[in-house]
Amino acid sequence: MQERLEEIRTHSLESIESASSEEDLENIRVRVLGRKGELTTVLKAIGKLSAEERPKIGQLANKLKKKIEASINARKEALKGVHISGQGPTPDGSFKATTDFFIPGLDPTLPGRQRRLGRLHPITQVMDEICSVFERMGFTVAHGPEVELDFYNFEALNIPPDHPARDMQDTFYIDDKVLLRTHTSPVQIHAMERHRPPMRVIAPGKVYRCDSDITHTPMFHQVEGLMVDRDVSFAGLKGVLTAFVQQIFDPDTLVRFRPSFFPFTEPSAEIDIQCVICKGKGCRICSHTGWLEVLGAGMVHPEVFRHVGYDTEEFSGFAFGLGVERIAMLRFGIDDIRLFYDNDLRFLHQF
Ligand code: 2NL
Repeated sequence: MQERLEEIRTHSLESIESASSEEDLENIRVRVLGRKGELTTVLKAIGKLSAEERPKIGQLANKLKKKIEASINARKEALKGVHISGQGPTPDGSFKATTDFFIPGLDPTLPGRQRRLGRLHPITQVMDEICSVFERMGFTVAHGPEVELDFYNFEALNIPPDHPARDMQDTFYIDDKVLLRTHTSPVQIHAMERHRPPMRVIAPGKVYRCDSDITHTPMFHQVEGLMVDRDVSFAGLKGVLTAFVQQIFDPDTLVRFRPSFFPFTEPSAEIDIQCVICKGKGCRICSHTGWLEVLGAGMVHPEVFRHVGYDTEEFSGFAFGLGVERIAMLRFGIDDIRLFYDNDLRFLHQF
């Protein structure tokens, strides 16, 4: 009979603990403690035991009955809510006051909600990585304002007043002299005004253009670089950009320099890499050319040096610029730039 009591104890307490409603608890009570309940049946049979066994089993059975009743009541309370008492923080930050409060509907046995850790935005990650490649080659990161004067954004860069980039259509003007920078070149103009060569600077940051479709957002990120010294050559530019591309993409990525034009460099080039998707065979991403444009660059135009008072006989320099979103899209195989700015955590958490 003692074994039977042990059995009743184990399964009753287990089912009370896992009961999820008052109705469950009532069913358990009837099954165990009801008129024909499991424990009631044992209690009724005690009379038939020997005088020697009767008090021992009787005591055990009564104790179990009290225990089960108490467990049912405790579980009923827990399902309603919970009393919390203990030491709480006082307004001055010390832990003195004793609190005792009831929180309805709170089940403290439930596991806590998992907090998802935040992370850097994929564009920030790629921009940081680009900067660290150039920092390892001796460049120093420089920052500047996103609201700029026309002089720093256009005039000092030899962009003439009638250039299409200056159009209201392409540039966000604040008034006729103040605008949102359309590239990070003004940061380098400021750097040249403040420092004499030799210099190597890298300028990452947000830039703004009136443009919006699957490959353009009105705000995007750029990294520009500038190196000025005696005897800085186009060969040096090719070396730096090839090293850069091979650290950001595959180490054996092929690089190609095509002649191009920018008002602020002469000569100018656009730099392509072998398509990262098809490895040069031709696909939708590279428009079946086998090549992807990733950078613009060139030798700094003497007119730019004149605006910052550098001696064009003594010094030469190269400069380059790239769009961070484009690099990130190629690196991660993303075909719509707007995904970066929808703030959908299901997308952002993949990086
Ligand atoms: C591109 C092209 C380029 C530069 C940016 C630069 C800056 C100074 C002087 C001369 Cl201060 N040049 N920057 C030069 C060539 C190209 O960017 O395709 N960007 C996304």
